[in-house]
Amino acid sequence: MAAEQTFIMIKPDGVQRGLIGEVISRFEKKGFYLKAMKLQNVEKSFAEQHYADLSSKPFFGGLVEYIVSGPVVAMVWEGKSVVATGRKIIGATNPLASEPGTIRGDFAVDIGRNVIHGSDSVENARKEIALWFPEGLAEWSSSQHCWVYE
Ligand code: DAT
Ligand code: MG
Repeated sequence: MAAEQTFIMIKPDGVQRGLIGEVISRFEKKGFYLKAMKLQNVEKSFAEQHYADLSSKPFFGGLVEYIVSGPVVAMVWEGKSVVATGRKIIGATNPLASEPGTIRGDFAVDIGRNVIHGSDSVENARKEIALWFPEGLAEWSSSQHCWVYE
């Protein structure tokens, strides 16, 4: 069975605030593997597609404006239970409810500036990875794998 993968995006506020290294470091040190990464500005229509499930929400317009307001860092991370564990590393959607020690708990205040996105299910991760990385992922395996995984 292929290893689990998740889609992680550092939002424009995270990029502007110099949190790229901090976010990467937390996933890397945990024992997950970076399989793809790019810094890019996104078109409005692309942001709308990424958040299509939320299109009926009153905050949808503001959310899309925020995502297109500057470059984002799109990534794919791989590892055991990386979808659910990635959500734990990120913390609750509203940063005021995120536990200290999580990315949002440590670095964010407002829900509309919550620094980072992470897929919420394996199925949505698959869809988001296909949307953001149609070119495919890097093929590699870490020489430290046996020191992290039994
Ligand atoms: P998450 O990003 O934790 O998966 P989500 O998918 O429910 O949360 O919503 C996507 C983003 O939309 C979220 O990171 C911030 C914004 N958002 C969610 N609920 C909101 C609300 N009630 N008011 C304003 N923005 C909201
Ligand atoms: Mg979500």
